[in-house]
Amino acid sequence: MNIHVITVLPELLDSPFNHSILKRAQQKGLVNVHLHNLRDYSNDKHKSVDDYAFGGGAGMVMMMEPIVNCLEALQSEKKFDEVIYMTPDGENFSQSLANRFSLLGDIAILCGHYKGVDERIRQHYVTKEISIGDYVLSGGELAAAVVSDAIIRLIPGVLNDETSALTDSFQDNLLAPPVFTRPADFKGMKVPDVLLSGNAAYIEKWRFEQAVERTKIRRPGLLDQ
Ligand code: 6GU
Repeated sequence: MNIHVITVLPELLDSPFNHSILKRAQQKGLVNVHLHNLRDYSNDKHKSVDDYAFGGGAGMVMMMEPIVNCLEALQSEKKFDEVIYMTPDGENFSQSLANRFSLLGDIAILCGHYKGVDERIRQHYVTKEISIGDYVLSGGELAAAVVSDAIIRLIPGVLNDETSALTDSFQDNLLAPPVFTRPADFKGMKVPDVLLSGNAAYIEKWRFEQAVERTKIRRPGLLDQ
């Protein structure tokens, strides 16, 4: 899979993609992440990427030209399956969207900044608009890192048995059950006996019941889906 991130702040994304699971996924060749600095696609001498909003008002708007130059340069080599625009007024990101995106070959993620992009980019170039929640970030970069992380760990071969995505929260519309590790007794705080029983069927049943209970209490809406 190829993920192309288009941003005015590529430095902000260096670190998230260069550690742990995302780093190993790239080393194994399962995903290639390409960061594109929007300024490199500006044609004017000041390398501008934004301009005042027509009609007035505070805040700058990301211009058509650098974004279109960038998308067209990238698309001339390979068509994208999705051009995703990161914006607080997009569709709420979810595990089911992550699952869907993880099956694609090539995606572009455009990070919004300032007051956002010229609406014509959204009308004519963007195929999906994504938000990561009902709060406002300074830019789309951290949200793009969140979305990319959720996608990349689902690509076949990225996770091994120990980190398997099958038992994640949300994967079956249930939150994950509680987990414990050694010691079995830490200063009188004890691990549930069932987990020490060695009875796999009993443990599996307990985990399922705990997941259902936890979901009922914390996220009842998930159980209706
Ligand atoms: Cl995708 N961008 C920004 N700027 N803020 C957000 C967001 C995205 N998702 C939630 N808040």
